[in-house]
Amino acid sequence: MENDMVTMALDEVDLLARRVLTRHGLRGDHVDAVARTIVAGERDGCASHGVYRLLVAVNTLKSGKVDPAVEPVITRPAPGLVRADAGGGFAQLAIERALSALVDSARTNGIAALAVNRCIHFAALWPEVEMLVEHGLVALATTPSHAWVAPAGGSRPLFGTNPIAFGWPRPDASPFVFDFATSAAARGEIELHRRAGNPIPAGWGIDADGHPTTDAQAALDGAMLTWGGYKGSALSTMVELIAGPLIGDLTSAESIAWDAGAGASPYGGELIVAIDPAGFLGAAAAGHLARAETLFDALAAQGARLPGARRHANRKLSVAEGVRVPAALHRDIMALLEEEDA
Ligand code: NDP
Ligand code: PYC
Repeated sequence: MENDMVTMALDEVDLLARRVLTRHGLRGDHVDAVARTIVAGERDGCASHGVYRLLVAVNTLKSGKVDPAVEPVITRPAPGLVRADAGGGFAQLAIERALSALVDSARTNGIAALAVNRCIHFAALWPEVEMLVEHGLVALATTPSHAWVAPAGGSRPLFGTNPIAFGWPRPDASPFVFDFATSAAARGEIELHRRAGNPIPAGWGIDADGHPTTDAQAALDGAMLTWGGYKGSALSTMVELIAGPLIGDLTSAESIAWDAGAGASPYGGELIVAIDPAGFLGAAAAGHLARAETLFDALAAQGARLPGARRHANRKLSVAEGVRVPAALHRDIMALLEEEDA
């Protein structure tokens, strides 16, 4: 039955991810890095960026648009800047390889930025933000994608789904981390609705004639909408600028032109900023971070929840009980292992 679920332990998910990626040509440390991000997505209950991404990554590998074995090159163009040239490979390995230089640089300078260039990006951004927060740093990450989203007031795709992730370290609690698209929904979310045969909520997309639609395929073929109208549109423009031209990389319109109908994941850059609270505050940092806890407590006191809380709760559950994957998706992933021309 299509509504059936398959339960998998996390190490089974990890093994499956590695087998699928290897079978389809991914090589070297890329396999670990890409599998890690896919397992983390599934573990934390992010269905649009969990094992579903195996279908997406394999599609990209088949398209020939990603270099499956390239070694990222890490340089430090200035004291507060790190560059990771992914060389046309998936973003994950480049990010992992550049992270310690970014942390060092943030500690030395108070603030540092990492430009990840020439990367294929199919993933959520909170893994890199969390890695920085674990070092006691405040972190921000963003990336354009493919031109799928119409600007507020327009009706044709121009922006990517352009996620923004932010993380704040908390001494005795899970970090405050949010990570969402500047479109009303991530494209992956609409793809999952299409797979399940479900309508999408009003406000997520318009059809190719510019009319509002709740049909997932029509929105994918037409244009997605920004979250929060002109506000999301402005934020999305900012993402295009600071993770595109500012770091010498592609806008979402340039990325989809580069794709030329191949159907691969977006190609371009990611900007990651890390700030050391001790940079401004020195020994007073701990006292000021404690004031942040007052803010979080006041938020919780109203019954509101912190972003990241659901993921962390899911993480505990997934470690203990495994994850539940839709049977149809599991079947499609298993079929990737059987493909003869892989
Ligand atoms: P959502 O709209 O699901 O929003 C997710 C964020 O909002 C999470 O931080 C979540 O915390 C928080 N949140 C959700 N509900 C609440 C609530 N009621 N109270 C407080 N916080 C809440 O995300 P999207 O669908 O827009 O994006 C999903 C993922 O897709 C992201 O990880 C993003 O990076 C990725 N993406 C990647 C792209 C790329 O180009 N690489 C493009 C677009 C998206 P929690 O997790 O705890 O629920
Ligand atoms: O879900 O919008 C999305 C997305 C784009 C690239 C990776 N995820």
